[in-house]
Amino acid sequence: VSTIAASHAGLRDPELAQRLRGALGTRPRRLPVECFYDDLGSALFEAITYLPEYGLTRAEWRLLCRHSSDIARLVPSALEVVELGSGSGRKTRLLLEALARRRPLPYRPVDISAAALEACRREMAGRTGVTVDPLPMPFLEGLSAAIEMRAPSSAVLVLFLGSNVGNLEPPERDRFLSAIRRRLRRGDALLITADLEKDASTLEAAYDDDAGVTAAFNRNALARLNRELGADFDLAAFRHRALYAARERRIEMHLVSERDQTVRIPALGLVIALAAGETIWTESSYKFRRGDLAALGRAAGFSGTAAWQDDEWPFELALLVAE
Ligand code: AVJ
Repeated sequence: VSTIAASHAGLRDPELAQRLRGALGTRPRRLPVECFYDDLGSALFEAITYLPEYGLTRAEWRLLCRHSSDIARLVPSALEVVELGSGSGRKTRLLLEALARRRPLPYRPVDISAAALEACRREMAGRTGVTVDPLPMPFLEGLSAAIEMRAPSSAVLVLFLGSNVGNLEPPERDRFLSAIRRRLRRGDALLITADLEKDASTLEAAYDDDAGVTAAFNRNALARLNRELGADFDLAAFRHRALYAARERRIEMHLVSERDQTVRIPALGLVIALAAGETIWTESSYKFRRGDLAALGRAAGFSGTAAWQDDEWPFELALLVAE
């Protein structure tokens, strides 16, 4: 997994620190999504994908299994793949194998987690025809770097999987898809997935599992502020909460302060007072309807070529082609 614009400086990256100050310093208090994904956070997310309640990853896996040969047929055979947010690469392997059946395939995973890129490289080791070239960078920088390396006669297929598009607020999401499109040529493609809406209790269980892994993933964001910015959050005084806002069609994840408390974050020059019951809103995960991905793609300059859904856990995979 991971994100749009952090760097190896971690939370001390000046641009991120500035956004953090704004997000935490005013109400409603929020955290930028980047805060989740240090190496530990990436490992905790990887654990989430094994939870019985978290159906997204298995749905995506089924869709990629079922349709990788359809996808291979729909994209040019001279191809380079750039993946934004490689994670462990487990699910991508399958698709890459289908694509590399025709010719050698350069694969450039982009991720700010060095650990995730290393896992990804190991996963691909020895795959015939796939050459892995990891880019430890934020998504758009990595995509630009990959585009500079492209062979002139090859098309680029960008992968943006994991329903990661759902973590972006709608205006940011539209800008991000347009930013991808601007870096591509006509005929390049974007393979993207999104979780579809389903009943609130199923969704809330997916983000508040019995084993408490998602709660640990959520708390790690604050633990990072303690580790990296010298903050003094008392993690035991925050409760994990996930709720589905049906009107906005998003899961909201919060950390609820269980008592009045004052927290110091020296590296941000910030002292914040949290009232009992006040929350830090750590994540939104938007849910979509069938066909939404093609519509989002069209608005960003792609045409929707094909879309597939999983029926067991409503989820959508779409192939968009740059116009
Ligand atoms: C990063 C989009 C895959 O929103 O479902 C999982 C992150 N947060 N559990 C999602 C997440 C809590 C996840 N994605």
